Amino acid sequence: MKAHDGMYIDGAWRPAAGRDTIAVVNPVDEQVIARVPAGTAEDVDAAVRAARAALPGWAATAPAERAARIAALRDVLVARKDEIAGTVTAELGAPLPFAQLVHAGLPILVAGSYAELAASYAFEEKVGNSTVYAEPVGVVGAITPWNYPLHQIVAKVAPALAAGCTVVLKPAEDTPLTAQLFAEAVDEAGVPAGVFNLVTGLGPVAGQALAEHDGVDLVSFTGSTAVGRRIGAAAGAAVKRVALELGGKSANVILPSADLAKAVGVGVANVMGNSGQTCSAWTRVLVHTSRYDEAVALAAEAAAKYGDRIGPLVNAKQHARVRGYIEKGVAEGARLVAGGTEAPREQGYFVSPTVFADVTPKMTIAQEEIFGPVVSLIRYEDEDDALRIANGTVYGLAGAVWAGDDAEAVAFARRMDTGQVDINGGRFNPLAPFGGYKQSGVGRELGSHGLAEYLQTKSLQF
Ligand code: TXE
Repeated sequence: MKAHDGMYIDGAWRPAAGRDTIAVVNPVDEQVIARVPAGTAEDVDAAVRAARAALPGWAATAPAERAARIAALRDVLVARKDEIAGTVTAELGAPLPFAQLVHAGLPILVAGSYAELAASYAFEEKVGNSTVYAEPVGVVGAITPWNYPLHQIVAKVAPALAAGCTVVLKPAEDTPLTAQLFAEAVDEAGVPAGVFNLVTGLGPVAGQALAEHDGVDLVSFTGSTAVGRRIGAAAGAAVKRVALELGGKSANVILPSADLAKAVGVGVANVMGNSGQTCSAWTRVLVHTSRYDEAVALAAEAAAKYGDRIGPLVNAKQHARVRGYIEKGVAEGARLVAGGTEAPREQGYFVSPTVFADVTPKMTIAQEEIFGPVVSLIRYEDEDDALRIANGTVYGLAGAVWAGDDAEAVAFARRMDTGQVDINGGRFNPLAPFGGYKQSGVGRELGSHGLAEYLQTKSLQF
């Protein structure tokens, strides 16, 4: 596939400081499809300097003009939608229809929402005898994962640009081609030089250099809790702003009054989409003991229906990790009712849609993020028991509640220690804040809450 052999810095593609490259592998056939430069601290430094130099001009640009650039960026994403979907399919392995609908579709919605918010946000507000200004935090270091390659980028870059910040992006090493395509789109949209910069590279090299760079005012990170903890600690030591979107172990709570078939069917689909590589996936299904056996049968049937339509996992490491969790589930006494660790295919990092029954809350597969197409069904005795189980992990990112009516589901959802809950199915809302309670993270993405992450306030008293 086409790839740039340099970094996008200060409005142009520039040669990388070093000669090392990263191979981009198609997870379906394990073939190398491209190589991109492996950035060093020197590349990161050049990008941060460009972002610093561009900051005063962009911060002073009228919100309406910033909105116009983001709207233009959205339009480029729309025009290049098929190319985006094809690129995500090639480097992530996502089936094309899913790539078109979600991987390309979602970022377009999010970019559109920030074009509107940049124009309508109250950057200046009267509070009694004061005027409060919302000003950009400064230079943003954005570090993104591979699971939703473009969405994760847009969910950081669009609000940062709307706020008047400038950005250096270090995308995941598995999916740099989508990031390069995004840089082309930013360029085409007429965003001024230096406002957005891209450095591809390895996490512990380029990522760490960016997170620890003195010229970065805010680090926005999405990825594993282990790396997030380190980035948060370093930011704390440097007294620097940080936003962390980390792992999840979300509960899909099916109350006795719910439409069981719908709740289980939608719940299984929620996990299998993107092959389970979704931080907000409802990986624990909580079912009342009276309907548990029925739910197990429905889940096994729903998973079997997926069959070959599911894409592979992103790389060999994730493949081994997910298979390891499935083996652990069996070893700890959970019962496989669909999928499992059959012999790996000759090619590709595939794992079949997998359902475990007889999962108890303390099992490893009920506590740790698996990040694969694995659903665990847990039984509960009454609502308090369901709540204890739902809240009984270190995570709190998302979840779902199903009941006969919305009010009953809402009452339960309000008691959950989690940042986002879908009521009786829910529908994606690009304006709703997304982010974690507990160890799922710090800060919010999307909507005006996501924009506020990139702002700091100054008040003048009269
Ligand atoms: O994540 P990493 P990995 C979870 C999921 C998955 C696990 C491991 O459970 O199985 O994490 O995935 C950069 N300094 N999530 O290993 O390493 C890295 O280059 C600075 C949840 O892929 O955290 C990439 O750009 N940056 C999740 C980004 O961090 C560093 C999405 C994420 O990679 C770095 C992905 C360092 N020292 C995985 N080390 C979600 N919340 O959606 C790595 N990186």
